[in-house]
Amino acid sequence: MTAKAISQEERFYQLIDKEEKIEPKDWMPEKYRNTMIRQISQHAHSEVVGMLPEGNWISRAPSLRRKAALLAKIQDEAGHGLYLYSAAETLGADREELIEELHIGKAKYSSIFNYPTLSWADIGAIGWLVDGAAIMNQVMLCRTSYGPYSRAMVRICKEESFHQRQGYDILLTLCNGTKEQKEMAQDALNRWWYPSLMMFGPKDDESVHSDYSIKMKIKRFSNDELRQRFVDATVPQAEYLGLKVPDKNLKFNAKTENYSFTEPDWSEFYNVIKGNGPCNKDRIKTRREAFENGKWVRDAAIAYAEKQKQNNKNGKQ
Ligand code: FAQ
Repeated sequence: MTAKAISQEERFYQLIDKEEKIEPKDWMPEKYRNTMIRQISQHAHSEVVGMLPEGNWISRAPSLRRKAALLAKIQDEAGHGLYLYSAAETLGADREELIEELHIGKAKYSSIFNYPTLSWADIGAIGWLVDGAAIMNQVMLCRTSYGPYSRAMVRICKEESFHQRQGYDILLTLCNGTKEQKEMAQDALNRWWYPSLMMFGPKDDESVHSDYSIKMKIKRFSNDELRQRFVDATVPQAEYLGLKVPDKNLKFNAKTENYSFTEPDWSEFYNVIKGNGPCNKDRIKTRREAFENGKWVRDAAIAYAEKQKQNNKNGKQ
C-alpha cells in the first residue's frame, strides 16, 4: 500500500502540528516566511544596536576585570547579530537590504536601546534586567518552529545567561558598597524598570502578530504572559539586592503566586518605536557611520575570498 501523496502545504502544517522544525528548503506560506524575516531581522538589529549603550562605558569601566567582562559581553552581542542575519538569509532575505532598512529608520529594533546609560550602575541594570528580559523571551524561542532561528537561540541563550549574571554581580557589588553606590544602583533600577517591561511588546490585545505567531509556534507565550513571568522572577532578585522596584502598586498575590504591577506608559513605548525616544537618532547615526567606516574591512574580506577562490581553481594553496 502506498502512502497518500500530500501537498507541500499539507506537509508544512503537519510539521508544525508534530512539533518538527521548518527548514530553509521546505515549502512555507509567504506569511510565515515574512513573519520570520520580520522578527529575526528586528532581533538581529536589536543585538547590533544593543551594543551601543554599553559600548559607552567600555573606556570607563571601574577595573580591568570589569572592562574585560564588558568587552566580551558586547562582542557576544555582535556575534548574536551575525547569527541572526545569517538565519534571516536562509529565508531569502538580503542582508544589505535589511541593514539599509535599519539605517533609513524603516526597520524596528528593541525600544530598550533608545535609552541612555548615565552611570556605571546602568551597565549592571542592562545585564540584569535587559538580558534578563531577553532570556525570558528567548528561552521560548529555542523551541520556535523555524529550525535555523531555534538553533541560533540555544547558543544565544547560553551567552545571555552569562551576561545576566555579570550585570547582577555589578549591582551586587554596588549594593554592598557605599551609600552613594547603592543610590546609584537604585537610580538605575528606577530608570530601567519600565523600559524593560516594554521589551515584551504591547499588551496582548494590541499585539498585531501574536495570534498568527502562536498558531505557527513561532511564539510559545504571549507578550503579557512573558512580562508577568519576568516581574515574578525579578522582584525577589531586587529584594535580595536591597533595592526597591519603582512601583507603588506592586503586590504579591499568594493565591496565584504572581505579582500585580503597574503597566508601563504605553504612549512612551509607541513614541519610542516611532523613532522619537531619547536616543533613537543618535543610535541610527552611530550605526550608519560604523557601517560606512567598516566598508574597507568588508571589501578586503571579499577581495581575499575572491583570491582564495582563484587560487583553489588554479590548484594553488
Ligand atoms: N521594541 O504584534 P507585536 C536583546 C513592535 S534582544 C520595538 O506584539 P511580535 C539582547 C513589533 O515588532 C531584544 N518594537 O509583535 C541584548 C511590531 O512591529 P511591526 C530583542 C517592538 O513580533 C541585551 C509591533 O510592535 N528581542 O535584548 C517592541 O509578535 C543586552 C507590534 O508588536 C527580540 O527581538 C519593542 N520592545 O512581538 C543585546 C526577540 N515590541 O513589525 C544587547 C524576538 C513590539 O509590525 C544588550 N522578538 N514591537 O512593525 C520577539 O520575540 C517579538 O518580535 C516581540 C514582539 C516580543 C519583541
